[in-house]
Amino acid sequence: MKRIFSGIQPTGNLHLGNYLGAIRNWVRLQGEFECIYCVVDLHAITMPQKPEDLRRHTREATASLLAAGIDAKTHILFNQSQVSAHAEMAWIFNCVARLGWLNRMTQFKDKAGKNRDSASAGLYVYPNLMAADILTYKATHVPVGDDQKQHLELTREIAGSFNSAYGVEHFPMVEPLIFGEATRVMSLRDGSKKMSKSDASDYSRINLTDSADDIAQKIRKARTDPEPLPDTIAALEARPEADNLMGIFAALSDLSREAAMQRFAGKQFSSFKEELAALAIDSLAPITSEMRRLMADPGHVDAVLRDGAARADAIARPILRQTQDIVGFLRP
Ligand code: AQP
Repeated sequence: MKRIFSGIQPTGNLHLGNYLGAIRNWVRLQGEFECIYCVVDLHAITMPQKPEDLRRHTREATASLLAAGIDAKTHILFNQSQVSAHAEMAWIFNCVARLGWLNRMTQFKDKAGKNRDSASAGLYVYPNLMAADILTYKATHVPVGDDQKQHLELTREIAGSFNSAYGVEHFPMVEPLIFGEATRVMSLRDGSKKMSKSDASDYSRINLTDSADDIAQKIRKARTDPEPLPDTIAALEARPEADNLMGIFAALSDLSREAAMQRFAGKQFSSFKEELAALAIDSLAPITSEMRRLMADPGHVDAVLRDGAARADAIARPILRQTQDIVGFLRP
């Protein structure tokens, strides 16, 4: 059986990076896999969140996923805190993962920054919770952006270490699914930084809630260089901002990067940016308007999450029970 699990944090407005690196692929995989998609609110609180913002962002992320085409009836969509098996499994994995493994995680280093002593313990063990999310469903495949590759390797390490410590073949070796021309969308202000919800500058990202005018303005103002667009991939890759915008164009138009590049080779950025803005607006407008419609009915969004959580729990609980039996926990 091929089962997908993937999650998204309700830590702010979802952006074009989340859409091209994850959500659009999630939608496309629904035809081929049994899919479990999760708004990972337990992960969100590894950084401080205001309760009212967390509630709003959880509903917004859910609305974005539904608007982008996640089918919550055929598949499962829920928020993580409603299924307690995630936290229970994560504790077991806290006792499987080694400190040395966690110390290698670059996301912790990036997010904790220089002031590590004041980072939450939750941020440090974030990858263990992510392993629990995936393995509590015995998911076989996880579609993610390129930034999550290292965490998935840790999930495999935890699964392998658990299986060999207890002499079982309990957890599967999960496969990452990283595909498309935009596996790492970069900031519009700095081609060396990933586009991120938590970037202080709103001009660094295109939010799924942005109006057509916002999108056009952000693309117009995106950082570029004065040279015309190149005609070889090597030359494109040497110019991170140009490469990023070309990757976005290629992904949105379902072209290869090479084909997209050839279309604009030798042209100025101004004409390329105009076409890119029109394409981004056309691609995102239907999602944004459906999202607004859904956000006007929070009762419906909450009902989708409640229903998804009940169906997720029915899969997760027996796998957690088997895991607890393997570990040796007594239960009546
Ligand atoms: N810039 C990106 N390019 C491609 N894929 C991306 N993803 C995130 N940013 C990019 C993918 O989106 C999925 C959900 O990510 P997330 O929201 O759970 O976590 P994140 O990677 O921490 O995203 P942000 O925007 O950077 O959030 P903050 O600022 O809160 O840390 C994942 O599959 C991820 O790969």
